[in-house]
Amino acid sequence: MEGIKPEDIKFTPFTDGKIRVWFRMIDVGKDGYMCKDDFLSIADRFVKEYSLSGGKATEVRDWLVDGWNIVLDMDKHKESVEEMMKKMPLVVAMGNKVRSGARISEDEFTQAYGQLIEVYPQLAKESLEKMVGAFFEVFDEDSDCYITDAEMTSAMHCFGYDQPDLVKAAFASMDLDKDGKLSREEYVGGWVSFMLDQDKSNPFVKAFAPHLVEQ
Ligand SMILES: [Ca+2]
Ligand SMILES: [Ca+2]
Repeated sequence: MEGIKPEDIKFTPFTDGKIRVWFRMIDVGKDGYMCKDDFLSIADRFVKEYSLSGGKATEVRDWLVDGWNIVLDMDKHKESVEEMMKKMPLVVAMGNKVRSGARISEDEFTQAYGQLIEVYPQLAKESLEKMVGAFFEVFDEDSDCYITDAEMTSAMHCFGYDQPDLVKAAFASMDLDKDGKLSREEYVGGWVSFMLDQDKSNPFVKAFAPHLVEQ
């Protein structure tokens, strides 16, 4: 499987459009804003649907509610958190806003994520891999280390995305070896490419963000 090239991880209008697709997908009230309670309600949906307990429930909640701060913390062996905070004021502001319960607009969310990609592309990739990987384990309900079509449809339903045909199309495009199921590598790689790659012919983009292909 071909990984995403580091030079392709950049914040372009195409990336901007994909982040907005993601925001709209998870926007609980579909009103263009998210707040801590919205992220918590998504987390609770997962906790309930997958009967998560203890560490796994905490992990899912932390990623959804406190993901911005997790990202700031991840790279501290390379650079001080203070230094990172100076370079990514929008990411810091986002973390604080979510924690305080303030409303976050689609623009704020998109610009903050864009800043992370621009300033620390490798960290953007690693944190996304880590987050998607954590969810992979949740969605793999029978713990066979593969996600099936049905497991992916339930997962997307939990995120509030109810277009099974598009989920099936995305699933098929992520299944690189065509064995009918997604390995961890296929699943994580598929999401990372969808979010960060500049390839407009990516079938995942066609499934979830067709308006960006036609641009
Ligand atoms: Ca499975
Ligand atoms: Ca496969």
